[in-house]
Amino acid sequence: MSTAVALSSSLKHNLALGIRFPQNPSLYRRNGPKVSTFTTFTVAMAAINTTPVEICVKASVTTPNKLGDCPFCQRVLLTMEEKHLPYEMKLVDLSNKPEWFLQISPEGKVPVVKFDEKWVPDSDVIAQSLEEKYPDPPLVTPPEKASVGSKIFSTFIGFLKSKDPNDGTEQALLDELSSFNDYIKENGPFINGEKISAADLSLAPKLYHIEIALGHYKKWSIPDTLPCTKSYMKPSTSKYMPCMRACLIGRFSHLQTIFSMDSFMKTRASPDDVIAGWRPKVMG
Ligand SMILES: N[C@@H](CCC(=O)N[C@@H](CS)C(=O)NCC(=O)O)C(=O)O
Repeated sequence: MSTAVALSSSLKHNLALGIRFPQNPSLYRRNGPKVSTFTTFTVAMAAINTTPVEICVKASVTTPNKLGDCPFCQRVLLTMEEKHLPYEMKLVDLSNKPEWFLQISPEGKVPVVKFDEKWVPDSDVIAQSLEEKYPDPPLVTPPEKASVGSKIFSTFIGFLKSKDPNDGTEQALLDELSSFNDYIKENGPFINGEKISAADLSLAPKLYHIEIALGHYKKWSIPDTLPCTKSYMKPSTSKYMPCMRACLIGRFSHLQTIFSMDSFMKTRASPDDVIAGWRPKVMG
């Protein structure tokens, strides 16, 4: 049996175990006709000899065998999708962590990713390692732009937990979202301009949580006075074209938003999981 066939059958076996392939198979079409069958696809994968990257992620608490609501996990999954890397997810029940998981993640946190037989925690470290190991396509955000929007998530948590409407936590979040709005207006549509980069893949899953959790627990949504922040988070540009045009001067209006990308939709948690995930913080 040739190496390619052996690898192919092993990949097919692994597919049944939950290996995910990136949405865009263009990478595998480079030297041949459009791949239309599952078998051809797996053989093509075997030919480039890419072993799926193993990743432990949070399991859904509402639906069996589904991805759960961890924005750090989604960031890493998005990075692998955008880099066209096959990966194998291991779903972890964080309310009842199995012993095998605690062995590889002593802090009990997800995501953890296996690189060269070693399990690596922390989405910052993992994203950096993915960039180093798989530099094509590059997703690097220039250092001077890497912290854009980085305070939004912590101010969101402050507001979500707050029980006093006058404690300034809502304003603190609005200030961060407003700075982000101004930045995108000047520099968008993405953090590094016309191309998506690592900073977007980190921020977008958090904005998704913000939208769902604040909508549910506080009946709050991003105000219309922040049209670029709203546009950045829209599920498609076409429906919101007037806003995109006003915000981005029309020249970027052909672009997808992050929330509308196949990779984002494939890796996002269900709204019910996001709501369930934040409940202890709100009740606490
Ligand atoms: N700084 C870490 C944060 C990871 C994190 O906090 N993950 C949460 C899930 S979203 C977790 O595993 N929590 C452990 C638990 O809930 O027991 C990263 O960027 O990966």
